[in-house]
Amino acid sequence: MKKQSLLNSIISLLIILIFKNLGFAQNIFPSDKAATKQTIHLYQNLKKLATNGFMFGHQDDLAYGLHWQYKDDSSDVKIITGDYPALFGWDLAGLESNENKNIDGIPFELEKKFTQWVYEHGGVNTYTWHCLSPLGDGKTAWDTTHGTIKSILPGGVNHRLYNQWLDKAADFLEKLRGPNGELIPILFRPFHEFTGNWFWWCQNTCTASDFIKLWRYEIHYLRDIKHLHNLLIVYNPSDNFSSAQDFMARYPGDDVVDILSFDSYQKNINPTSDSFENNLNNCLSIIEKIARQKDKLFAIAEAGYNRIPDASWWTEKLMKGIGKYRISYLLIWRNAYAYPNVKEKDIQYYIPPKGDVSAKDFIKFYDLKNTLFLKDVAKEKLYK
Ligand code: BMA
Repeated sequence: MKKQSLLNSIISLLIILIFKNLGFAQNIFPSDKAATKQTIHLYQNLKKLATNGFMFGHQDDLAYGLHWQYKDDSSDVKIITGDYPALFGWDLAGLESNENKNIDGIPFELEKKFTQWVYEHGGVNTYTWHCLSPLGDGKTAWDTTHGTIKSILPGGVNHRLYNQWLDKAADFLEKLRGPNGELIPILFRPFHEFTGNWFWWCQNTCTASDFIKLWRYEIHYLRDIKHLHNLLIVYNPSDNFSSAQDFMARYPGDDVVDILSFDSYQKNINPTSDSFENNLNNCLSIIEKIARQKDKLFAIAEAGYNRIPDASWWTEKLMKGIGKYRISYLLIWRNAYAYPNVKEKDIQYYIPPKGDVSAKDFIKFYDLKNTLFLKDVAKEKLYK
């Protein structure tokens, strides 16, 4: 352990002891007892922020939109509202195979710059990793060969390979630094949607025990071997749980999780159905209780309705689902760049372009008091 992080750990432990003795809740600190100053501040400020509203997030927001790519200061959220999101989602996939660009075409050099821009403008960054399958043979994140996780755990045939991939991810995360050389705090969401049945880390490919082992191994590796003390860790199944027990079935431990979350998409094309908002509400009621008991943050880590064919989806469906729950954030999925001659089936956007069916309603949603965009959170100085 580096001297600096040892010192950080000792100071954090002392503060926790003092606070415990004074009778305060313990979890005013993130799970990493050696978290950097800015990461501790972000965690504590997010707790306060949730009493005002939730951060609105968008995947790949600064990199491209439906009709543009890599244009300075552009954002599909800004085109329609005049403001940027408060939270920006990014992905690491591509690093493991030494690509220059990530899975959705963003050059890593630019992704780093965008992350720094967000931090310097007072917003928050979150990262996922649609990591290739370590089994090789062109298998992607969407491979579901049983036992993939076993092969990368200590003793497994792909353990060394996965460590090399973690090294590459860590090298990139380590370069995400602010103007004074400080590590930029990141909401890191590993093994996302693990209760689906589509990724190599999903529940249909491995036991709960192997999943938990891998999670703990990865966080330990990034924190203790790679000295990344800027990560707030997001636990993130899909929205298919119906009890606390279901939700917690693969929970890896309070010491390696800061934010409880799930992903939820509206897929049915029947706008009169209320199943999306009912399920959202039900999932939130479950995780809110757990978050309160554990004194952790909770959020909707991904959501959306592709091409939003419902004129009042934002305020009537999504907001109805969120209700009065004090989530920390909601991240809406990406507006994929529509290349000339793009096939109709490949057009995907989750933020409406101007004049689109739900555009007016999105502005109404933006105007709500509890939806927080960049201008709102910049004032809060989340890292101080
Ligand atoms: C999926 C889709 C894909 C994309 C992938 C990784 O949900 O948006 O087009 O490549 O996520 O970001």
